[in-house]
Amino acid sequence: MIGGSRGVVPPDQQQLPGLPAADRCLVMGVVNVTPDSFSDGGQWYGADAAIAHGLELAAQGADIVDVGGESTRPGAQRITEEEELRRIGPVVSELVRAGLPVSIDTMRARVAEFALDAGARLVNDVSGGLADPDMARLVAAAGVSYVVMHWRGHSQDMYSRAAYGDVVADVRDELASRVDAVVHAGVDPRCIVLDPGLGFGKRPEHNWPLLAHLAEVGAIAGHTFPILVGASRKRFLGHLLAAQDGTPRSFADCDGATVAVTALAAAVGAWCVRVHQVPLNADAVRVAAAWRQAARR
Ligand code: PMM
Repeated sequence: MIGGSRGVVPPDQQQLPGLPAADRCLVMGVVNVTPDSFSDGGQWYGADAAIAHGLELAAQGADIVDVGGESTRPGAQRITEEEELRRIGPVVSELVRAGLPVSIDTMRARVAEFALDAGARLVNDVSGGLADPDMARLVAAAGVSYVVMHWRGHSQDMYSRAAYGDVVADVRDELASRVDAVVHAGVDPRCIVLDPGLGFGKRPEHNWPLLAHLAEVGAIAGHTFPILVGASRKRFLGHLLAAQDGTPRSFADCDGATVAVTALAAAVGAWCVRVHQVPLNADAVRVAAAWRQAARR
């Protein structure tokens, strides 16, 4: 399917169709139009609040704003397609109208189709095309960029699938078969971004090796895919920073740890980080870019 190592370029020099040029790691700001996301549930629920938040994230330096209407926190129940469309519709339309590069965070082809028609430039599918058999064909026909995340099933019981031999090899192999499938459905490999899916059917002992071996996750069949990292405010950071009695840090108090992950991931060439708080992450990717540039001299 994908050719040999010829033409491989470092992830931070890859230009994804329709998205800002990537001479440094990009920052994707999260706009969760949900009442129940684990990290910021309810804060931006409602179109006006979500639109204002998206505009604020862009003003703070987000290169892309990622709009999602369905929570994927562990244990979350699915919402209907109609409800998802109702949540994201006005938000996507308004942020596109304001000129922002908008990404749609959805597992549903019909929701992605609405967003793309409204002008969204990236489909962020946490199921990597597994949840909706029409998704890859839709993305292929639209010719847009596509985040294929590692995923083993819906959120209701995701931890029951958290069994790995060698987590880095397992995730890379499963992503490789998703790449095969979506390329077979017509998606241009140059439009694909891979994501290890931190926290999705993964415990802390799985997330850390994936972060430490990001380049391996993105190296498939001699091709280096751009990598998106979604560590922001995830539980494994709260567990790392737990109090002496074992109480995990609250989500909002994990922003310092998120910035540290951003700096480290950007320093090894991640294409983009998906974050809830933009300003310090926007600084971190610039520090990492300067560091990488100095290392090349
Ligand atoms: N995590 C969440 C939602 N969408 N998309 C990608 N590509 N990668 C992620 O890690 C990811 C995602 C869950 O986090 P949230 O509820 O705080 O948005």
